[in-house]
Amino acid sequence: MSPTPHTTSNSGAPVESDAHSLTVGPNGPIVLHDHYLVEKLAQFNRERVPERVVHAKGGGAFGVLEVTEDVSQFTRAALFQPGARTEALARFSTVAGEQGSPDTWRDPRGFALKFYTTEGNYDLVGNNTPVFFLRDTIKFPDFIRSQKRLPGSNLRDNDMQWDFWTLSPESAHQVTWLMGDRGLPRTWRNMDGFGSHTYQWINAAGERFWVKYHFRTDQGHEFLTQADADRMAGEDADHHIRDLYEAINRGEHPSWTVHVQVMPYADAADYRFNPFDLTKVWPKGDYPLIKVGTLRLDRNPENYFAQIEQAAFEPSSFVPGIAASPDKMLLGRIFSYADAHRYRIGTNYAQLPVNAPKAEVNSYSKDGSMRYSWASPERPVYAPNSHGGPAADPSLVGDAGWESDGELVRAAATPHAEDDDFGQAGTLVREVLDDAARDRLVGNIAGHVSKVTTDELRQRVYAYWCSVDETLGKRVEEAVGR
Ligand code: HDE
Repeated sequence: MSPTPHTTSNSGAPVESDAHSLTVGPNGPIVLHDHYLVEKLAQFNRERVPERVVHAKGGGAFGVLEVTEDVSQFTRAALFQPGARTEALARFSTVAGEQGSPDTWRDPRGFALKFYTTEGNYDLVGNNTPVFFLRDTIKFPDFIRSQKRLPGSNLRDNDMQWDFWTLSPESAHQVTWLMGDRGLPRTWRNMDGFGSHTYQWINAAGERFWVKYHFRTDQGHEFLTQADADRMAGEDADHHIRDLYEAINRGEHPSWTVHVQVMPYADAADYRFNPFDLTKVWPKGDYPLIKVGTLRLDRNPENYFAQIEQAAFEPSSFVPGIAASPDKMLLGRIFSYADAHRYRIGTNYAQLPVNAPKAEVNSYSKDGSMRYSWASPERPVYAPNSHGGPAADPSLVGDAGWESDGELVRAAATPHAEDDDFGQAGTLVREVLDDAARDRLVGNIAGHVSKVTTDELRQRVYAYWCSVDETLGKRVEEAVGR
C-alpha cells in the first residue's frame, strides 16, 4: 500500500489542515489570508461548466473502430481503409432532459462518436434514429424549446410539444420513431446508432459518393415499456449510465456492426426522395447496407467531468475523404457545435486531452484562454510566410463539394417525386412494425396525448396521426377517449 499522500493546495504546497479554518485564537474570527480556505470555497463555486443546452444528460466510453471490409473504392479516409484500427470515444445521451434527469425519459438518444484518426479527429454526431424532426436548421431552437419547459411555471408541457409537432408536419416520421420502442431503449447497448444525415465520401481517384451510416447493435434491440421506464425513472435516474459503466467493468464490451448505404453521386438529382432531407430514410431496397467493420467500447472514462462532460463532439470535424452534403440541418450543425464548445468549455477546448487529436496540429491558432500547447517559437504566426511555416496542401484534402446555383431565397427544398411529410412514417407503421409494436405505439401516443388539455389540439393530433396512417389515427383517438 503506497504511503498516504500529503494534502496540498492547487499550487502543490503542503497544507496544515482540511478540518480547521485559520482563526484568531480557537474562538476568534477567520482571517482573510487563509488562502487555502478561500481556494477550497472559490474552486467549489466554479466546479460546473454550462451543461449542454441539449443532450445534457449522458455517459460514454472509449473504444476502437476496426475496419474488417474493403470500402476503399468509396473513400480515401484513413480510418475506413481495410484493416484500419482507430481509437474512438462514444457518448450517449437523451435530448431534452437536463443533467440529473432520468435516463429513461422517452426521447431520441444521442449517439456521438469521436474518432482519433491519423488525419485528424473525425466526429460523427448522430442519434439512435435515422431521421430527425426537422429538415431546416432555423427551426431547431424553437423545436427544442417546445420540448423543454414553459416560461412561467418552468414545467414541461405536452400541449407545447404537440402544438409544435402538429404545426410542423415534417416531424411525423421522427415522432413515430420516438413514440415507438426506439424511444425507450432498455440500455444504450441495445440500441442502434445512425449518422442520420447524408454525408459525402470521396475516394482516392476523386470520385464522390453520398453515404448514410448505420451502427447496428450486436447486443440485440431491447426496449422498455412506458410503465417500465416510468418505474425506472424513479428507481434509478442513472440506469443507462450505470449499465454501460458496469458492463464494461465486467468485461462485457458492447459492439456495433458498422454499415453504410452508398448512393452514386449522380443518383441524387432524380432519386424518388430528396436524399438530403433529414426527415427521410433511403429504403434499403434502393441502397442496401454495405458492411464496413465493428465499433467496440472497452474502456470506461477515468474522470467523468474531464472526459465526458468536457468532450466536444462536432459535425465540423471532417477528415480527407469525408465531407458534408447539402442537408440544411447538417450545414447548420457545422456552425453550431464548435460555437457551443467555445461557449461551454472555452476557446482552447480542442487542446483538452479528451478532444486533442492524435494527429499533429499545425494550425495558426495561438493564445486564448487556458492555452495548453503551442508551436515552436521559430514558427511564424502568420501565413503566407517565407520561414517554413505550415502551408496548406490541397492535395491532402481531396475533391469534396457539389454543384449549386440560383437566386438567394428562403424556401423549402424542391420536392422529389415521392417527397411528403407522412409517407415514410406510414410505411414505418404498416411495414416495419409488427402488431405488438403497433399496439405499444398506440398506447404510448395515447398516454402522451391524454395529457393534452384542449380538444382543439387533440383533434389536430388525431388528424396528424390519421395522416400517418388512418387506422393508427383512429386507434389513438379511441385509446385517448378510453
Ligand atoms: Fe444537436 N446539438 N443540433 N443534433 N446534438 C448539440 O452541441 C444542433 C441534431 C446531437 O454528446 C449541441 O455540444 C443544431 C441532429 C447530439 O456532446 C448544440 C441542430 C442530431 C448532441 C446542437 C441539431 C443531433 C448534440 C448542444 C439542428 C442527430 C450531443 C451542446 C440543425 C443527427 C453531443 C453541443 C455530445 C448537441 C445543435 C440537431 C445530435 C446546441 C443547431 C439532427 C448527439 O450545438
